[in-house]
Amino acid sequence: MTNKLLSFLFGAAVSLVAAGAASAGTLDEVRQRDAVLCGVSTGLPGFSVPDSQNNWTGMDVDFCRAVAAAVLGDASKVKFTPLSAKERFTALQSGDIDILSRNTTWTMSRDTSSGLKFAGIMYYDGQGFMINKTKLPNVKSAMDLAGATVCTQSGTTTELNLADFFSSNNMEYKLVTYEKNDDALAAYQDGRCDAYSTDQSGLYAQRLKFTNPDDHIVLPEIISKEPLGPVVRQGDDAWFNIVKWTYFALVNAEELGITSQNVEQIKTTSKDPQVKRLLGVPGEDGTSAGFGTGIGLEESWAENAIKAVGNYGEIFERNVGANSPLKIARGKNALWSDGGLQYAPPVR
Ligand SMILES: N[C@@H](CCC(=O)N[C@@H](CS)C(=O)NCC(=O)O)C(=O)O
Repeated sequence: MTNKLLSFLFGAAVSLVAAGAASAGTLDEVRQRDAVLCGVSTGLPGFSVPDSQNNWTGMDVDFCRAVAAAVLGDASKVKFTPLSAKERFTALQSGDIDILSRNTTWTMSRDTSSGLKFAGIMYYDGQGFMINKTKLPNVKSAMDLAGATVCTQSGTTTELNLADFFSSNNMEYKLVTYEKNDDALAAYQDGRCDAYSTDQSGLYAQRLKFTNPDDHIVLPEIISKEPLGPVVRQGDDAWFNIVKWTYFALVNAEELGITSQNVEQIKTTSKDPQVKRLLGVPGEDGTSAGFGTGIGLEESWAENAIKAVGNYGEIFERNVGANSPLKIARGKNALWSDGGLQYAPPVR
């Protein structure tokens, strides 16, 4: 055998092994491992935060639990990996996690040239500024920040938007970035920067960590669009569909009035065809609705997710809503039918 032929055969074998590994797919890996690997923040109240026993709570956490319930029938089968802004995309690209559910903004480059894909918008947000009103009593607007030192975390859309905002308003500023969020917050609290900037939800969340939260005000301007949502790798449509439709199931459940409390009862009593399709109720003739099997799951996929974490509205209220410490109004995150932007295509 010639050397050329040998190296060709070796190359072909390597590609076959690589193709085999890729075709196993995330769903199979999740099933074999019996756990979903979910990348979250290192600690952002309302979105993903661990307690002293390492129990994670938050909207982003609940979303991964919903996927685990839909896929494995058990919302507790999730392993959370805390990731800084800089680490998050490499962790997903390298296969260390199955889903990134970490207040991550859907942008074109992240969704295309980074080998990643966004599965939905869990939270419509926008970037804002926070200042300490006891230190800067005259700052009432972002337009008063000319010449200010602004702190934020590196590897975020935040730092890019700051450059756009200050240059388009012909204002000077000094940017100070930190890889660790806690370092950025400490710099702001120590007065090493005049303002701290991030997604507005993040500002409300971080403020809860301060000794005197009321000293810190969120300025009125929103300087960007920050659609935050779960991300998966490109090239695995089956897994992408599961993550995307889990999100849609939670939104549709709210629209149809299905909650964690009533899902079991509604499943047996509802005559509404939309409810029956979402919950996989068999037809009169015993035929299955087939939407769960259509994405490679049990017919009870959506029921399991809703039972575990509630519908979209329940997730929002419990973690960031009016009765949570963050007290965020539904605003743009209300259902489309209530004037908001949360909208899911039908199960049909
Ligand atoms: N949504 C923006 C910002 C996301 C971000 O990382 N924000 C910081 C500040 S709120 C954060 O969540 N830090 C938490 C951490 O690093 O664990 C993005 O996707 O780039």
